[in-house]
Amino acid sequence: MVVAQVDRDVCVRSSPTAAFFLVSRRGVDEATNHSWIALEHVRGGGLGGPFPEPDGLTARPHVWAQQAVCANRPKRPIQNSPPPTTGGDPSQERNDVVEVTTSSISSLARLPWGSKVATSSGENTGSATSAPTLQLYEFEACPFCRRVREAMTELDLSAEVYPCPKGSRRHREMVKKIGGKEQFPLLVDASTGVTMYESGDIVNYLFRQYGQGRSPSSGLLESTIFTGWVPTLLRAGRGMTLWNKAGVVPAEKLELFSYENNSYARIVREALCELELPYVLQNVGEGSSKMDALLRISGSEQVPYLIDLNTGFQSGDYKKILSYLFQQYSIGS
Ligand SMILES: N[C@@H](CCC(=O)N[C@@H](CS)C(=O)NCC(=O)O)C(=O)O
Repeated sequence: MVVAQVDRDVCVRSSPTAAFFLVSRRGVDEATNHSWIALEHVRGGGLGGPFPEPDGLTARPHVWAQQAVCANRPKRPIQNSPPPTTGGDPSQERNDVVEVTTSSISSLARLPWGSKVATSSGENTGSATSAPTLQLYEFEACPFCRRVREAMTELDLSAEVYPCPKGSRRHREMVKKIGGKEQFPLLVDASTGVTMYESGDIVNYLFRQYGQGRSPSSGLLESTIFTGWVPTLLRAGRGMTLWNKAGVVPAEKLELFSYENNSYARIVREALCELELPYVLQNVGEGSSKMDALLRISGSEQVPYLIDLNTGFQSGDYKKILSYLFQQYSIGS
């Protein structure tokens, strides 16, 4: 095997004494001509500590878990290829079975969180036509961001999402200006003036403010330690890094009907993240007050459903949505 690229990546879990990172490696297997990606879960030195140096594919004393994903792509000269997005080029044709299977297992790992509305409509649920007052700076692969999005589904909250992938050209700068540091998730609630880091604090705040007396669903806060990183690993780094041809900024935010733990919606959110496209996230979990609006707009209760007012594009087919997004929002198209 040839190791072509090592990316230092997302911190999936951290405490004052230890931190766990995802390290991705990619390359081409000379024998089979397959390109491959390996993701490793590596232990490091704690918040603010040095990042652990990957030890190479054969010597990995700290490896917790590893997943290899092989795609049957033709070999390319690696030194001439553009900087890779973690998980490979997201605009390339994908193996649907792998996509749907890994996303479905991710959803299973995160059951029961982020699938249904756990409370009756709160003050801020808003209709699908009113602008949400919540702004969430996040990235799809981040397990801490995931639990905030899960809480939003359970509270039937809509939000403006500003994806902040690694290599971000715009939104990470905004986060530094707003909160002073690059840490995700960051919530801004325009209706109360609250700006907040720390996913646990954000979830508690959202339930306090919009949960009408309910508490976060059982195990939601603790679950990040156990299964929060499963979708990140299974999805092989999707929704983590800016695509190298991203950069087109839409005049109007896109609008996505979704709920956090829907397998197909996850794949669309990953793409929006890799393209750094801001969007209005209309969470429509089971029991959502926005289900009627979705039905009116799309003729179905299925998610994902993407609307792009900039071009008039609307679709509920995740494959069509992906090919539309990577074509429409690629530099040079
Ligand atoms: N304790 C924080 C941890 C947040 C955290 O470690 N987030 C990681 C992403 S998963 C981060 O901001 N990493 C910095 C970066 O991506 O640049 C929380 O629960 O929100």
